[in-house]
Amino acid sequence: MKIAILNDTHCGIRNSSEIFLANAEDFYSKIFFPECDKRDIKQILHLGDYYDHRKFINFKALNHNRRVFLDQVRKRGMSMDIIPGNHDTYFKNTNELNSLKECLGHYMNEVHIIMEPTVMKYDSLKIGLVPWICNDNYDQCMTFIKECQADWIGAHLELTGFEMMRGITNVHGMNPKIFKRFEMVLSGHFHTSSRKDNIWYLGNPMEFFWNDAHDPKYFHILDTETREIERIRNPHTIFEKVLYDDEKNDYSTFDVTKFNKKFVKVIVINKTDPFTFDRFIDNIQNQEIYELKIAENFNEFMGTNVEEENMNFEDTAEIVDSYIEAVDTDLDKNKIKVQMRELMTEAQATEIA
Ligand SMILES: [Mn+2]
Repeated sequence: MKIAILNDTHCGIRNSSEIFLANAEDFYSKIFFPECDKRDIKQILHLGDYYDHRKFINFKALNHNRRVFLDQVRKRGMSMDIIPGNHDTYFKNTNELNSLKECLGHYMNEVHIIMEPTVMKYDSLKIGLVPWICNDNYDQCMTFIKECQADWIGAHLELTGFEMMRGITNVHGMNPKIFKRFEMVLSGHFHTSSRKDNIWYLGNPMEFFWNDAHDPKYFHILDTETREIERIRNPHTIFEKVLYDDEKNDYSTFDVTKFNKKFVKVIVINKTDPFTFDRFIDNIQNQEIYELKIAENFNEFMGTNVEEENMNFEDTAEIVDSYIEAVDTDLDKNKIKVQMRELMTEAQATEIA
């Protein structure tokens, strides 16, 4: 059989902004369901973070998700096995109270919520599904990981040594070695896809934040007979970065229509002719863009103890990282960087009404 694998779909992300609802609809209606139809796929496996916000959901997002996803699952006679991710649970120490149980209740025939570590048999392939690991279920999950009779694992893991977002490696979390007896481990949680040994972070299937820009997004189809996984690219993107350098490029012929319905960031490398630059920016603004950010050189704002040669001005996160690098402290700089990223991600989430 073939199984469509989803993870980190974060229904209601960015304050349930229309832009992100529409982007999710593009993915489900133009990519996900057509590919499932083509292959006559009836089973979905969701590896957590179905909803975005741990504590509440907006009715518009709920209604939208029912229309573009759940009703589509029902209409096709499909069913979905799902584990809670960290964004699906109200409390940090237990998964007991969670949005999946509260919100997916009307789809009892279609949606099977897996609250305890469980071995699922998909034809000849046994996949051990592990919900988000928290204090409450820690011992149970560890015993399961040690003893379960499964070939593969499907989970929502925070493992050390894997990229949380492109270029930023997680330094906390579990040691991936505890999974070494499994042929393959598929995980949600980190939104950039990466693979090392038997561990495969699948990455989110759509773009949510600037750190998703130009990072290809996929959903996955598992063939339980061949045990192969096919990646299906989601071509619908909403973030576009452009490096502006008028010494290298001719902007009079630049096709700005690709910025239509996008968040656009222009990173200025070289601006020798201000007129060309202004015309380029005007042309972008004449498109139906969601937002335009221009990042120029901020030399004058540099602290005196910061080494300017090593600075990278591409985005705020990198500027903050550079500062942290330059600060004289015995504290763990990677830990500070990760916390700053978390704070910025949180702040970004409240940016769009
Ligand atoms: Mn997630």
